[in-house]
Amino acid sequence: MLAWLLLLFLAPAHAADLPIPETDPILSVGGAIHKRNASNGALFDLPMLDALPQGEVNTETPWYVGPRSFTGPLLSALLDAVDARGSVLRVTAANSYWADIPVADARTWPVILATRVDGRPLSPFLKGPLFVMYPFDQYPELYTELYFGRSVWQVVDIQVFAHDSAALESPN
Ligand SMILES: Nc1nc2c(c(=O)[nH]1)N[C@H]1C(S)=C(S)[C@@H](COP(=O)(O)O)O[C@H]1N2
Ligand SMILES: [Mo]
Repeated sequence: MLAWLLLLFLAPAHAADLPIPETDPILSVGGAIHKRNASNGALFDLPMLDALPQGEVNTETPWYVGPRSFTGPLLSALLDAVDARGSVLRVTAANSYWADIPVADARTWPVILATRVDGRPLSPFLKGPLFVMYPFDQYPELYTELYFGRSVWQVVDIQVFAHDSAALESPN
């Protein structure tokens, strides 16, 4: 009886916990986050990213010929999944390129972390497996160098900063 009551108390917290990746992790998230599944942060494999609320972005881009349909988890949903409490994301790519993205971008526009283009996985050849994609065609104000620079492809790591100290720099 006591154990059962204890379970009742513990269950809600555990239900909200992050699962553990069962395949190769493709993304790490760290910094000012309050849900982790590893000592230094949160690791995600593709099935975990697929399980988050998804968005679809139909848009022309500087990187692909013609309009394409990009799908993947909403950046806002990813931040909610790790209970991010910060204002800036430092998004780093496999080639060590990085960009600082204000968390406000994810709340202002349905920015996604694209995992697929036209329903097919974003291979490394197609700048995958993860590509920060803004809805350029729906919000023409996004079609500028500022947001192209925040459109990091081959994303491998996101660090959440609680303050603006590291914010909004760009390496180029
Ligand atoms: N992984 C990765 N993503 C990146 C970059 C990069 O070098 N590596 N360059 C960024 C910048 S500064 C811009 S303007 C756009 C467009 O880059 P491109 O002109 O080389 O296609 O992609 C962004 N995303
Ligand atoms: Mo750029």
